[in-house]
Amino acid sequence: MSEHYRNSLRWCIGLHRSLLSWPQKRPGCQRTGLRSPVTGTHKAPVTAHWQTRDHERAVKHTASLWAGGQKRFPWRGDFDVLAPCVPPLRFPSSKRQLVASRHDEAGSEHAPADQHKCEHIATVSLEGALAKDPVSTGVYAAVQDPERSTSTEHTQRAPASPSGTSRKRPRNMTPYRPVRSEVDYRALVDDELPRIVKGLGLGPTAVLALDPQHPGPTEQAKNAYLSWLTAGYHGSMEYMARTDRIQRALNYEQILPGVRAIVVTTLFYWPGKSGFTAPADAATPNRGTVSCYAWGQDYHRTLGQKLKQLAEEIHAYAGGQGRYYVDTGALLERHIGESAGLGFVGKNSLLIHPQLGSGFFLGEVLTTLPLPSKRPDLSGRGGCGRCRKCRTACPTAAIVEDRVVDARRCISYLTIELKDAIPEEYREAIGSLIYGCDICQQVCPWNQFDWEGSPTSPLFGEVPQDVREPDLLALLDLNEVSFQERFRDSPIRRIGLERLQRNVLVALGNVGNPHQSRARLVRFLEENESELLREHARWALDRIERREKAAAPFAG
Ligand code: B12
Ligand code: SF4
Ligand code: SF4
Repeated sequence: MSEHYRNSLRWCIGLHRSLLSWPQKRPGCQRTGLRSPVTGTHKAPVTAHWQTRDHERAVKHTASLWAGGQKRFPWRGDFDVLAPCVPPLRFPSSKRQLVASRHDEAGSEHAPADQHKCEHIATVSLEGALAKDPVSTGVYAAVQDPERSTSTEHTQRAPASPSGTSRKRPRNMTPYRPVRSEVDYRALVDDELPRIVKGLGLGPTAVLALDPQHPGPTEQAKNAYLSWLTAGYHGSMEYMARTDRIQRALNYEQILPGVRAIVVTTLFYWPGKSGFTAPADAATPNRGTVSCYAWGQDYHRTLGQKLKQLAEEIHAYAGGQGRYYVDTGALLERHIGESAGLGFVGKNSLLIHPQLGSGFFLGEVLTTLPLPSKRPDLSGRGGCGRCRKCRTACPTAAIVEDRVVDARRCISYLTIELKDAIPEEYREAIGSLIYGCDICQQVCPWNQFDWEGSPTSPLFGEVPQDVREPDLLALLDLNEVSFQERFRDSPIRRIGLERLQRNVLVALGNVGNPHQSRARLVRFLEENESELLREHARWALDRIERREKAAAPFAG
């Protein structure tokens, strides 16, 4: 047995003991007397997440991971070496799934802003067990390097702590106001809310009253969500599998203590069935396709500002406290939208409003006010019936079951969320798509309508061709400065230049005009140092070559 192995086993046994006695100890690594065998500098906190309820096994697994993973995970060095383990991986001695991940900036309102300073933090998260005991908190603190960290800062950020109680008020939370006793909540929901919503230019809006004993999703939704994570469908979006996020998704008290209702609202962007041109192909070469939700300003900002105002107006009127979300929080927004009565979840897993289709963003205001439910009158319409169009049309077969999308196969994930190389098996299927994918919505019968007047987006109006279908070769010419300039307000800015150009290279391989793109790709290869981009450029050249051969099999 190597010295490293013995050290780490000792460390983990100590860690386990400390967990058992954790409630008696003051949460702080100095007090635990434990020290991580990992030394050196780490760029970000790391989470090892087991989908198990068995503490002891998980701690033992941690020990062997830390010891056995020596080659990939040296005691001295940078946590980035964990990158090969980032996608879900099978731990050899166990059937349980391990997701080793870096904390991510996206998706969590708890991600510490200064996370790069948080050295030597790791968590062992035991799904299901956490609500009952402070294991996560304990480990979180225990593995901090005692020489470097302060106890309180990190333990305050521990996943198990409910938001808003011990910390500074989060940005998306309204200040607490005393509740006005004379408020008529029915009138607020029936008269005041529609007035505010209309003023803000928001779409259909509903109110979901929560059960104060169980402010969370239904059992069915909860199970669907946990199975989705267990299957690893979240891919490299590790923040989704973080225990603190799961806890918040399953118990809204963790997001806003005292929460009693959710106001769910919509913002429509769908340009209508005539708002699209056919995806670029060999006949319209060198043009990429951008999903219509990204044809204008980033919705996190647009809808975020409207939600802020909505939350402020409601609580200025009645008192109490609210917290708003669009997209980035832990909430299962579609499930909440469906429960609130805004529509039904289709086989493509999107929330569909029976009159207005699925082309909208969802936003929520959680409130401590005991608002009564208010469901829009949709006359009981909705449902997919025997239709399967989305499932048949999906180029990567990402809709693996009705209402279940394997994100790892979804083009939206591959072009937006995935940071590494796009797996080769999906590259051809991606076609000209360079940011997101609308296909399972374009084919849906519920989206086959045009807005009154012209086929324009109700949110973005008339959209220039270069925004909808940008010239791919021009995108290859961008540098950091011109990228920032061009996509300053767009959600595309989020993925950065390298990821965008990676997508552009795949699209060029699929739809680029051979004569125009070949020389540019060769030059790109000569000039570019990023191995990620160079590999995609080589693939694009090869694909162009194969396309040409297929088009003229007897030439040359
Ligand atoms: C992660 C994520 C993705 C991932 C994974 C998508 C997925 N289908 O899970 C990727 C990157 C692939 C993605 C793509 C897109 N996304 Co997205 N995404 C999210 C995010 C952040 C979380 C979704 C999530 O938790 N998924 C996990 C699954 C398990 O949860 P869920 O599907 O939401 O919840 C379901 C279960 O509870 C289930 N359920 C309940 N009971 C039962 C019972 C049974 C038997 C079953 C099987 C299921 C089931 O139904 C719920 C609804 O589907 C949400 C925002 C949010 N916080 O909710 C936006 C969100 C879902 N995305 C949105 C959009 C617009 C898109 C895209 C259209 C963008 C684009 N054009 O490229 C595509 C659509 C792809 C698709 N067909 O889903 C919108 C959807 C709006 C709407 N009308 O539904 C959201 C709500 C963002 C927003 N605030 O507007 N997205
Ligand atoms: S967004 Fe595209 S890739 Fe994803 S499920 Fe829909 S059709 Fe498939
Ligand atoms: S395309 Fe058909 S099956 Fe898919 S969501 Fe729309 S109605 Fe349902």
